[in-house]
Amino acid sequence: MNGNLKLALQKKGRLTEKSLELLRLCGMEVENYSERLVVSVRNFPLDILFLRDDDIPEYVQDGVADIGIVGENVIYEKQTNTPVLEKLGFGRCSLLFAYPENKELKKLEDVNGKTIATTYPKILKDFLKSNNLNAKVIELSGSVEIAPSLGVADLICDIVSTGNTLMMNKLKKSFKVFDSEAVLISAETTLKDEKKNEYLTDLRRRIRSVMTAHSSKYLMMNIPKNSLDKIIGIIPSLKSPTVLHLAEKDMLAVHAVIPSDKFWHIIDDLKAAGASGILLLPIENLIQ
Ligand code: PRT
Ligand code: ZN
Repeated sequence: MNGNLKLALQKKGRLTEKSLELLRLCGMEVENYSERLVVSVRNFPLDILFLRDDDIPEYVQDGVADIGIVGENVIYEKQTNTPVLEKLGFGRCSLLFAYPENKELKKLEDVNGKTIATTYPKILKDFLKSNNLNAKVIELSGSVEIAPSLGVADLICDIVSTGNTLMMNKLKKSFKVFDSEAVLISAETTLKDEKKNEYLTDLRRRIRSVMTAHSSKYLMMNIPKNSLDKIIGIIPSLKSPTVLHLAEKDMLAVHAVIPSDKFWHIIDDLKAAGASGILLLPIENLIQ
């Protein structure tokens, strides 16, 4: 026991690379992990444990790891007492019903009396119960999408991201059970340990700064002096824009941090107001 914060990450799968990238953006120098079970971070009191994603909620709940990164779908299925501290914005997917293309599922009540195959029996049973529905749930450990064509189930309840798997198996998307993304979870005990909680607070502050930075961009442009008010009115800036003088008189440079998704909505207005040399740059960290 070295007193370091222990973080459980998925060993090999959809969340692994994104989780490590997030840590790197938080300034953590993660040793080359390849096939090791535990690696240390060189410049932060953090050890990373690589595990199957299904095991992460229980390991965190039992204190084997102090915190973990895992999909919400997994924690809700495991029903562990592991509070969600931060939503991380990657690993997005939805758990939803899907049924064969040649069948109909017009309203949710149509699942009554049907057989549904899933790898998420707890979430599905809770959903059926809270919607007063009565269907037979068949638990499979994988390849749920082939259950209808094998005649094992009438429909499925599975994780979908692009929808390609459904399409390839001639299944149609239907009602959604819930949306999921990767989250940071902790054990109750971690929050009560003074030293670990201090490290965790630092880590969470860094994560939030990376997340805000990712949803923001740095906008730079040159504008005619007389259109400054108009330009400021167009920019959906987080703070008041920076205005700089240029060698060319009657021109100014304007810099601002804007939400990434707003850029394409304002570009035409900026140009119409005389902006030129417009640059949009990524931001690595943003402390607010
Ligand atoms: O080995 P280990 O148990 O650790 O990994 P795993 O195979 O159980 O999980 P993995 O790596 O597939 O997924 C890890 C987490 O990523 C999941 O728990 C989800 O939170 C999240 N995630 C995001 C997904 C998907 N997108 C996803 N598309 N998890 C699974 N899928 C599967 C889905 O089950 C279906 O088979 O991908 C298929 C559908 O994908 P589309 O793109 O064709 O719709
Ligand atoms: Zn798994």
